[in-house]
Amino acid sequence: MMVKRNGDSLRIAVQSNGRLTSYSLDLLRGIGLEFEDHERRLFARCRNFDVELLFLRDDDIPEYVADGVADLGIVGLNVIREQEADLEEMVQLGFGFCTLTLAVPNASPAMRPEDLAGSRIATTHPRSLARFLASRDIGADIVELHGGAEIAPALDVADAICDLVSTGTTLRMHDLRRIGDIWDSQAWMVSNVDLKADANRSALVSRLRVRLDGLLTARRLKYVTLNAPAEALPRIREILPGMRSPTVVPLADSGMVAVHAAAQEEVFWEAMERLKEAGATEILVLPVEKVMR
Ligand code: PRT
Ligand code: ZN
Repeated sequence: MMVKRNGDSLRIAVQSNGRLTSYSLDLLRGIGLEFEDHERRLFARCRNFDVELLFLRDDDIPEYVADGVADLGIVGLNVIREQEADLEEMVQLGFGFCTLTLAVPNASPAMRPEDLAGSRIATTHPRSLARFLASRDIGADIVELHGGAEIAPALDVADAICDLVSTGTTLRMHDLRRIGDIWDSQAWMVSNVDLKADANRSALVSRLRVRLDGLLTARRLKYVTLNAPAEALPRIREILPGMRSPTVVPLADSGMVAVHAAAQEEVFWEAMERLKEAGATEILVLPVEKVMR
């Protein structure tokens, strides 16, 4: 399917109404795109970039990006894998986490995926399941559903299910038990494979990509400040190994220093308690909003 477009606007496909929608829109606003909320419209134009957002069912996003109807898309890895669409996986986005999992009723004797040989497995991810079963040489019948796999065993439509799990609440509510994970998924930014051939649009994508990397890096970074006796510095660096070249400033109190540094990883309460034991006081952990290196 080839669709003619007006001008050179870069088109980004986003889930219109689902689990990924608010994260996707926050991310696009986070990299500086300004647009109105879509409110059931198919398109939204950005005010400050030559970018159009296209709002779709998540299942349609890989195909639209592969066909060039959209240049970029935000979609779960599970959907990409299930559809085997020809796309470039650009950046993992750190939201929409879930795991494609095999589960059986609590009363089932099955303990491992291999125990499902000869059984019926209900799933909304038939291709992913078929590849997994083939890779383990497990012969089982795949019952393809479009939703609600968790009720299939109770209806005796299947002996087991293969579904996405995040908190595990749905499995527990349906008296199901995990017996093996197939793979983990999260949302990805994907790109059309021919986008590089378009100089204007790929220049814009490179620019947005730098911002995206900066935003995602910033989310991991924390800015730490504390006061400590100068001799505690080596111990402090052991406790915060992600701290790169800290700024160390002497304080008016002799022998005391102020330490300022960006930490490359989450700083947990436990680390702060150990800093305090090492002699640090006034420990502040601040979020970092944006980064460019
Ligand atoms: O309408 P549209 O087709 O766009 O949306 P959809 O209903 O098909 O998808 P949606 O919005 O439910 O999910 C979009 C994407 O979110 C998925 O493709 C996954 O990449 C990701 N994701 C993350 C999840 C889950 N977590 C998740 N828990 N998708 C679905 N689930 C379902 C799962 O299928 C099961 O029914 O939630 C239930 C289990 O959740 P827990 O928390 O009880 O374990
Ligand atoms: Zn869907």
